[in-house]
Amino acid sequence: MFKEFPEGFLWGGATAANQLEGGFNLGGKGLSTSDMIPYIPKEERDGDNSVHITSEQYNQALNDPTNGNYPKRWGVDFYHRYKEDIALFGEMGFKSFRLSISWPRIFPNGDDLTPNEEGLAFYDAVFDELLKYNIEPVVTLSHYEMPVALIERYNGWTDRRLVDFFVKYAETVFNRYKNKVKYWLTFNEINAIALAPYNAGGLLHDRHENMEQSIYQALHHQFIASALTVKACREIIPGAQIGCMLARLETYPETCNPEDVLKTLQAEQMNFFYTDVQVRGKYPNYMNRFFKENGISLHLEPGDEEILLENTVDFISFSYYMSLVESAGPQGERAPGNLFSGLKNPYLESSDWGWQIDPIGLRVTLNKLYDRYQVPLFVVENGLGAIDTINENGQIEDDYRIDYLRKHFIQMREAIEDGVEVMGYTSWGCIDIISVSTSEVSKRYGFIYVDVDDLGQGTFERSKKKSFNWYKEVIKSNGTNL
Ligand code: BGP
Repeated sequence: MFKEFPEGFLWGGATAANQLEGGFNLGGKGLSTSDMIPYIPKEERDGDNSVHITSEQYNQALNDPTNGNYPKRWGVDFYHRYKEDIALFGEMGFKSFRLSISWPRIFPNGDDLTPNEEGLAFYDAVFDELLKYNIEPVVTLSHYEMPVALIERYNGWTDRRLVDFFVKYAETVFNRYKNKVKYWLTFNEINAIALAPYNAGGLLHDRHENMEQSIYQALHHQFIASALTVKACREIIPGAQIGCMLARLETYPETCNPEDVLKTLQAEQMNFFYTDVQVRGKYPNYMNRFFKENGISLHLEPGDEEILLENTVDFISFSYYMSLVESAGPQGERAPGNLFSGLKNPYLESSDWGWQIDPIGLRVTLNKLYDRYQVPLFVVENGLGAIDTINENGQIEDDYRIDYLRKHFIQMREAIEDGVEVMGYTSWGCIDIISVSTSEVSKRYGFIYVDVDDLGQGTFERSKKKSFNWYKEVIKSNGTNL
């Protein structure tokens, strides 16, 4: 018997529209940047990351009105099956469900004068269904997608005008759902822009002369958009809570050599930078040095510094899948990771995709974030991407997933005991969805299995894995029965 989690702890699951919904051309939705990402079989992939699409691939996709080979266009068909899926979440006893709104479903081109009513109505129906089961929606406004028209017309987030378009979109959904949604997140993994500028910022490599410069200018616009969104949220929905979202990269020095420790500190600063701006409300001094040494000069408009300072977030949400290792010396074998890779840690085991599993790192990270910022934390992504196979009894016995989650829950509970305020936990991909980094569905995270393969073949039928009933019991016992 383990200790209970705090009362009202928001146990649940997490997803994103572009990986879940499908229906890419239905209900008046415009094309999304995520609809342009093709599935490339592993053997033909250049590296692990389909997030880096080429301009050629992008242009090809733009002219392909079909489902083609673009898995995020079909997702797992939540668009048609949301009632069935939410009923299953209800059966597991979810207290919260993290999903994102697809911006091009609301404003098909991003700069439209009026929103698309059919898109708004779709999320009304989804939120109503969640509330029917007493599940709190936790809504990400921007999860790795934007209307493609914003690339064609403005070159993505490098253009300041996107701030206004985004804030208008945010105000539209705040007004529409103010009686249904209390928890909001602005940009998913806002630090992703540094590594996946297309995915996170609509920046195509050959359309920018100086990519580094474009990335940080685009990021500045996202910071401003995020802060103005926080402001709008407070005005429109009193009592709501709005947070930022970071891909947390807990990084260890390879040795106690001070050179390694310094290198690790610098790597950690490049991760804390994003929360420093969004929680403390200003650019940290160490970034001045980074910008200077990398020839980056940011254009700030008068009033920007005040906007950042006056509209900091209520809480920090973050994803945590693994920890990383840094060394100042020779670089040895590397382990792949969520966006960023690190050196291999001999003390850790890895997932089927080489991500190094580190439950204690979650406790470390929760403590570090809380010590630094003193605001509530929300673990909105964590989980194990694995190959699931159906056994002779037609069951999926995913004990490896249960083991991964159990160990992380134990450490999360320890962090709470350490004094960290944790609002909740949403397990990533609670139903199987399309992977961001590989566009595969066979990299499965769910408690719920979806019968579809990487090419979109299958019945899309849902079934419960062994972890389904296990997680149900965890929630029911508020974490005492792991
Ligand atoms: C995060 C993203 C998610 C999600 C997750 C798992 O970076 O916010 O959208 O997909 O990682 O990554 P993957 O799908 O590549 O396994």
